[in-house]
Amino acid sequence: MEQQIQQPKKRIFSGIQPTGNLTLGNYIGALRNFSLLQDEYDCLYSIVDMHAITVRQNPAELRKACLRTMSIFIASGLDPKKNIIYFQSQVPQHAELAWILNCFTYMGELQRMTQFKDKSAKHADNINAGLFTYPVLMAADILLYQTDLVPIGSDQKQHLELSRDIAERFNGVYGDVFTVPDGYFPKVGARVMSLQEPTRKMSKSDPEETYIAILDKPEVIRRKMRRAVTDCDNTVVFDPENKPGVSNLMSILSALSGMSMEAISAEYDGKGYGKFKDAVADSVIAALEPIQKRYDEISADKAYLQEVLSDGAERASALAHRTMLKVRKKIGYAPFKL
Ligand code: ATP
Ligand code: LTN
Repeated sequence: MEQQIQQPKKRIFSGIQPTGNLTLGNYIGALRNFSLLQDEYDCLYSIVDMHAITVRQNPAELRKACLRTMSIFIASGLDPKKNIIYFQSQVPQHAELAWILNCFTYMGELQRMTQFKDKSAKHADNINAGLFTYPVLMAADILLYQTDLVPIGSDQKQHLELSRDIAERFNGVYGDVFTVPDGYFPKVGARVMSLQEPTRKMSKSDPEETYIAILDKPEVIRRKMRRAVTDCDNTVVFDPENKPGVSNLMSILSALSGMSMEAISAEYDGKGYGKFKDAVADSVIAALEPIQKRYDEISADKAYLQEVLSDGAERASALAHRTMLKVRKKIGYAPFKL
């Protein structure tokens, strides 16, 4: 019988910052796709605590947020045996590669980044160099593992483009060192908007009432949905420009239920926003309740979480080490034994 040659699986990398409470935006834009991809790809998912400190963090809270984020990863269906789940700060090669890539990134490129502009406006008292070079660390995360595909929300598109440019620039000088990654964006819900200001993205570092947290209880979800900004004409049509609030809720419902925008309009148009908002709340609750149940079990098992963590850091380090050997040699650093 003819032997089938097995192609190696393609590699996926993505990261989420352990800042505050993960939101429905993080879930629909990124996290939900992680578990859909885990069988087909070789995946690394990182809790990017080094990115988190570009904004001041309370140390005790950061520690808790890292574990909470990891528990949510597992509760949302990520299997720690199939995937590498780890804390970014526990693999020091991220910092090492970020420094090298800093020397292959232009100031002008970083000055154009919209996230830098947004975050500088938000944290005007602390516009630090880390906030500025944040995208270079992200490029290092991705390139360190020879990543093929990066599942992210559309707010990260510009950063991914920069990672590609840096990889191509480096490869242009030294030969094929890095795989040039592609983005993987959801068809609906790549940019879930704030419930109160639907022209801005839903963000976990904004005030409570603007987002739904993955761990919000059903009654809280219902309340936040009812208070979400819409209009007063009762029309349910998808028109993000003129009706951003209603369109955002339609996207959420579509992403979670699989209903098309036309089907949603046909069902809810002209029937009052109360009924429509309750339907959106129902779909969110149905998606999040099972995750919350598993979360309660997983987060209570500290020994298990520690085990997942050290296993993840060890496996990620081994892969990172391979890339760094190659990079160090290409750059011209003298060889040495660790
Ligand atoms: P912060 O407010 O602390 O900057 P954030 O809510 O933007 O955080 P990140 O940790 O920066 O969250 O993002 C994690 C992932 O979630 C990224 O892939 C990002 O693209 C995605 N994501 C974040 N917000 C949204 C959103 N509103 N809609 C869709 N995807 C999102
Ligand atoms: N910058 C991303 C988080 C992030 C990331 C990554 C995403 C850091 N490193 C690597 C994908 C791949 C954010 O702010 N959402």
